[in-house]
Amino acid sequence: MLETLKITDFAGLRLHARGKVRDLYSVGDSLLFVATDRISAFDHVLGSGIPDKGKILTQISLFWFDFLRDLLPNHLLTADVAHYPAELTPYAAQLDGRSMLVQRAQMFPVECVARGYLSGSGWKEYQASGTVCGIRLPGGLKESDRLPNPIFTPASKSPDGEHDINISFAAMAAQIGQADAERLRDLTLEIYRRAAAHAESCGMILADTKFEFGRVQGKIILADEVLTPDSSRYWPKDSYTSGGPQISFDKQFVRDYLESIRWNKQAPAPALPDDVVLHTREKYMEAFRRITGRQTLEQHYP
Ligand code: Q0N
Repeated sequence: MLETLKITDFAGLRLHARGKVRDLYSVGDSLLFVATDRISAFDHVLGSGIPDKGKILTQISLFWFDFLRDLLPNHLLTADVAHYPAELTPYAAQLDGRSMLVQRAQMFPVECVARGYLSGSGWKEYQASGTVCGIRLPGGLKESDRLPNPIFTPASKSPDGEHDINISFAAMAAQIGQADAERLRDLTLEIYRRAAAHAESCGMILADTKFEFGRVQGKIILADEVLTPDSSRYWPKDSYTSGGPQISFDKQFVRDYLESIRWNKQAPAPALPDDVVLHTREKYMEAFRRITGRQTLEQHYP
């Protein structure tokens, strides 16, 4: 069986934050962003990792940072381990391909979500109230329908790091100020439009996606991971039919397996059989190939 990196434990480095699947370390004035091979489903990190998942998602983020670079700056300093600070040299093999040295930013405390389709929490709110984040939508929409126009649906980070809470644009503006809120909304929708057009040309629907922005020396920059299958809903275009939930590009085998064993969705989350792991890895690779046009994870620095 192939190897996975499920946790990092870099002696001598200061852990800044650990997410469900990513580990963030403080390194001098910078941050080291490490994507592990952990995978979550139904809000739990599963017992098995997916070999190369962290590398695949990092390479997808790097592709999009480069794709978007004429629109706005981002937090990437370098993803080339040969250029990392000397204190990281002992961990170069673990970091290679799956990490980014990033600029420390003052993060906005809002998740900036763009939705082009009605799914997930958007579909739930629409069914209950006819709105998403307070935005009134036309009546009679079905689950997974394309929206007349992409919408900006901010969420505030819940303190426990669990579920984000959808908020109105007015609530966001009250939190961070009208001018910054408008700027983040406009950037989020413009990035979404450009990325969705690229995804479309690769046979995929970008249903929705989440960004995190920060500020460095007064300038707004794009941070976090961007437009990965973990931060976005990608659907295969050829099987799209609205009126129900869509097949997930990456996690469908995982979800089907977890449903088949009737897991009660309480911890501890189960491990996955080898065939589910390998099929899922192949789906992540397929997303990588479609988005980047590259065939392998071989070294690549834009
Ligand atoms: C930061 N998070 C939330 C890793 C991702 N460039 C930055 N500067 C300062 N802080 C952050 C970034 C970035 N990116 C972002 N936490 C700190 C997302 N985390 C959650 C844990 O895993």
